[in-house]
Amino acid sequence: MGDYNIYKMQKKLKKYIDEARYTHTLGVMYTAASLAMCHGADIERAQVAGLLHDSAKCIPNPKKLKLCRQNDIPVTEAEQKAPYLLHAKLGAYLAREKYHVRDPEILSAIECHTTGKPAMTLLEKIIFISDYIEPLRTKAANLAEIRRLAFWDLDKAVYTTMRDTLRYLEQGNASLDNQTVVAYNYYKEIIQKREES
Ligand code: DGI
Ligand code: FE
Ligand code: FE
Repeated sequence: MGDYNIYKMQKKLKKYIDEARYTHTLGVMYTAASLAMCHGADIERAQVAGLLHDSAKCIPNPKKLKLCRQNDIPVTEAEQKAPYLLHAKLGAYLAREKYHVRDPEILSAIECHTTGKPAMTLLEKIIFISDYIEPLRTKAANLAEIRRLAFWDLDKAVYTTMRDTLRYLEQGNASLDNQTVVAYNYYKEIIQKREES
């Protein structure tokens, strides 16, 4: 048996997020487990990170900002303008404080799941991609291609997801978090260098 009681975590989580978010969460958990099988990551860690990644999603925005202030969680300018971004950092906070997750790999995968970041670990990439491709996602461009890439070329899946997310954000007037841009440039360079050689 593993270190975590996933069933118990599910029952608790269900009380704090709405039904649609919970269903999405289960999709991310199972997708992350499948990608862990495919790429040789720890399956249980992938499940726990997938399960808890959006645990802070349904906290009202003013309360998100308040929780950050109370717990010395730094808020970037983009997060101030778009507080929903904080559900990633606060999700890691809740995982640690309310679900007793101490594994820094799981916590960081939750923390960077919305923006991504440069040089992600395998687990971080798996959660970032699972969130984008889980079966209930339908709206994103190139979903079929990214779903295939996820099981075949994870870095290219990460790059393509970041590229499409930035394109989508640039259509609106979203304030870009610096980490989103830095992460994209990092993976863009990886893919470009690879395709040159
Ligand atoms: O929480 P989910 O809806 O499951 O997914 P998510 O945590 O990846 O959040 C998705 C949204 O976050 C998506 O519409 C893109 C947006 N996002 C990602 N990076 C940035 C961003 N929004 C803003 N304003 N700025 C960013 O840098
Ligand atoms: Fe999220
Ligand atoms: Fe999500």
